[in-house]
Amino acid sequence: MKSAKSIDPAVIELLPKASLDGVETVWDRYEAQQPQCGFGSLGVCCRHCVQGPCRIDPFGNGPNKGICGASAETIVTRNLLRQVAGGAAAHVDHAYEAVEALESAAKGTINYPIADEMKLKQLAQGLGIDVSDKDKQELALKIVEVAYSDLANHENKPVQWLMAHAPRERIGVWKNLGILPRNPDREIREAMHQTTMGMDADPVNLVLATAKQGLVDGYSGLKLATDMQDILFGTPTPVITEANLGVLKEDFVNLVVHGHVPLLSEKIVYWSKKLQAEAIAAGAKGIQVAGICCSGNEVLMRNGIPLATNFLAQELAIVTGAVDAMVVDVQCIMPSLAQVASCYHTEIITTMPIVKIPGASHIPFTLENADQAAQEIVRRAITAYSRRDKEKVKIPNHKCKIMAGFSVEAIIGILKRIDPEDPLKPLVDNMVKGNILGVVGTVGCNNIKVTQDLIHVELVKELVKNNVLVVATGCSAHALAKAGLMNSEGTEKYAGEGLKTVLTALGQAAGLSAPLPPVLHMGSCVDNSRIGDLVTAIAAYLKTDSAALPVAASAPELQHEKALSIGTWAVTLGLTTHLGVVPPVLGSKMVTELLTKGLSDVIGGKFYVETDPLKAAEGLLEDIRAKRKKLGLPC
Ligand code: BF8
Ligand code: SF4
Repeated sequence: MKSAKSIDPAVIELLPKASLDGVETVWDRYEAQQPQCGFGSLGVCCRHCVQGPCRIDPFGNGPNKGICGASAETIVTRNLLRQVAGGAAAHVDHAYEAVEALESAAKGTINYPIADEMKLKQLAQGLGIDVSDKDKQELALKIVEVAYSDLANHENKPVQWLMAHAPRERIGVWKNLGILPRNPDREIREAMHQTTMGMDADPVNLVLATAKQGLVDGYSGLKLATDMQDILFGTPTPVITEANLGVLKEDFVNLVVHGHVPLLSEKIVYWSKKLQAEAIAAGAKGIQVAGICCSGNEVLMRNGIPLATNFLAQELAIVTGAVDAMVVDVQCIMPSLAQVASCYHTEIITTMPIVKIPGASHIPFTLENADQAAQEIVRRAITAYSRRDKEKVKIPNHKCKIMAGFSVEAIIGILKRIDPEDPLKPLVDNMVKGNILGVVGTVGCNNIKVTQDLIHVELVKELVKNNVLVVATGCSAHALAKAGLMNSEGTEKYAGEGLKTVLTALGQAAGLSAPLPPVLHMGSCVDNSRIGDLVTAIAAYLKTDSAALPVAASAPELQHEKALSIGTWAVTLGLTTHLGVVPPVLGSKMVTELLTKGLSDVIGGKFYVETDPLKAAEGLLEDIRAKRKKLGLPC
């Protein structure tokens, strides 16, 4: 059992209030689940047919095969493939909605902008589309055509979004391994088929299929979603705001957006500004929008909306008694929210046909009725404000200044002020000299099995102390924002000398009188594509394989299948990918060795599992130093 529930001071302050208010939280339910099933934890339980469940005895005394004869190796890898395919499915579905939105926006049938014409053009050019004589609507439709043709590809052609954007050397590696994905929907379907009863029993073949799902996720999920969203709503530029539950305001209507797809939350931000007068008429000083999980990251990156909190504290946002409405779209939404909200005046509003929660209100959101739905949601929040019980309000006085909005374009924009002709040069030069020892992308979730935010924060402090530039997304970014690692003071306090020098120069170039933060917030989980783009750009600049770069990835507190699929994609890019929570694979020694060692021989990257943050930092630093040594760079 872990020692503490969280390192977040707002969470520590609110947990006693939750129990006083009679609210059951995720921590209570975790305790009630103890001890968790050992077979499931090791990945050796199979329920893929109705003869099961079958389980393998990890100690070797009981059965070593399922009823059909499936071994521990087969069961573990089949389960892993299904989980990674589940993650990829979530991201591809997310991306698909964004493609549909761009199509309708271009046709003028919905009230959405096409905000970033420059990105539209760049993407079109990258996809081989002739951009001359086309207005932005025509170009958008051309791009949509490519995205749809990937999804309708009935041939063996690899995914075009991947071919246009992945590092060149990598494409060769993936081709040789036979894992270049074709139609993403077909690949996800095939993974489900491959793992049904009486199908693939070969663990190596199943691990390669898992790697293929990582590529589906990386290019037809993450990259496609980010590209569509940037075109629609604009590519992020640096913004300054605050993070943690202290951003809620006692005398404002507090409306929290939670989930992942910005199609709704962008409209909420817009209408909450428009309807301020109605909030004032209801006795509030205005409307405060704040974000949880990746919807929070999306509206932070593009609109400077403050972050309320990350995954594990979503219930505690309601326990403040100050959230008037929480509107959710898809993914990472605890079904318990409605139960928690029933102890307060908070209205939980679901919006999507595939996410309904008993006890929550449902306001259907479609692209066509977006403005109407958003107005109704904002008005529900205003109405709920008048029901707020002041006695029950306790907003923790914890928040931290943050700078976010670091898209690749924004980073290049800052670098251009140092070298307008060759913007990547100052970054790469500093990597070569060792002022920046390497780059680590920290991504992913909170996981109840570990102290909330602890691994993210301790790992990253150690990395930046050793001059590693950290880029972050998802709930990892939230954790680091709350801990003061996303502001200039964080650089003074935590960064090593070399890194501090670089960040100070970049801060000056950016027109700040202070350094850039030691951790650059690059966005939501789909925006891991931005980290991929940065790695791809550096690899291309150095004319080398991304696997050779002193770059690594980490999902310190992963919980979601999406985090597993993102991690798998990072491995396919050739990166050592740290996991701070043990995934359910230990039931097979052979598979564990394959994932953590053998894979690197064939694909360049591997998983690295270490639950101790300081040891994990040491391991990642060793990996970075080894790569530097191979490149002949000072360590
Ligand atoms: O997609 S980091 S807990 S919120 S899964 Fe979920 Fe994990 Fe948070 Fe964003 Ni990503
Ligand atoms: Fe058991 Fe095989 Fe059925 Fe899985 S597929 S439940 S191992 S019989």
